[in-house]
Amino acid sequence: MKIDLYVITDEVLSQGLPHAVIAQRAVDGGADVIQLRDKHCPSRELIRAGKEIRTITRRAGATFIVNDRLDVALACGADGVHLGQGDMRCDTARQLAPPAFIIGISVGSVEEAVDAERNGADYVALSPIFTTGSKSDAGPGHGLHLLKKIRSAVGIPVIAIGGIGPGNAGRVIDAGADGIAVISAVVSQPDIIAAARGLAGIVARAKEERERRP
Ligand code: TZP
Ligand code: MG
Repeated sequence: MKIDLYVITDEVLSQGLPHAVIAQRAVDGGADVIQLRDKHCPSRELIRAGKEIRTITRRAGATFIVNDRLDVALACGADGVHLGQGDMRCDTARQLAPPAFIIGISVGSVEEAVDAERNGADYVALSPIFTTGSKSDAGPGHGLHLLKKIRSAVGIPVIAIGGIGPGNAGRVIDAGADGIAVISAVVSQPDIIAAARGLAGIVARAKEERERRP
């Protein structure tokens, strides 16, 4: 699963663009993963948006993840679900999910990352790596040092989320991340396709440089 650029939809931060439009533009710009995230949308509407994103991501060869809601993820045929520390436990979700279903877990410490891996997570997301205004309860950024520690503590992919944009994405990859997850750096930009393309390029180049390093 390619996870370089992971774009999270947000109809508020996009100033009203529907989830499916955001998803289409993000994959057109080269996003590898789309996460449908909406804390307020009624289930029925969320599933409707999810089905549209399923079609868009399948056509583009991108991975489709639903935030928080395993039921919605299963109902719209998503590839996986992303769970926070207060959501359904990873091992419980694993028991309910079909084979090869992707489960991602938000973590804020080495202990949570190790625990997520032990409980069957497919990837962890260090959240937030930098302070962000896009999630009111995200708390202060954990920084690159914790990312490095988590990277060496687990074997599964590690992504970073929170406050990432063109100015710091390269440093996040340098520090060992397998990918970056973003909202505002793509979703709030006037040209979503160009913003995604720019970030995807930064991640790809930073990975090439990292691999060339002795
Ligand atoms: N989880 C942790 S930080 C965050 C989420 C959903 C918001 C990320 O948004 P941005 O605009 O990329 O900082
Ligand atoms: Mg959650």
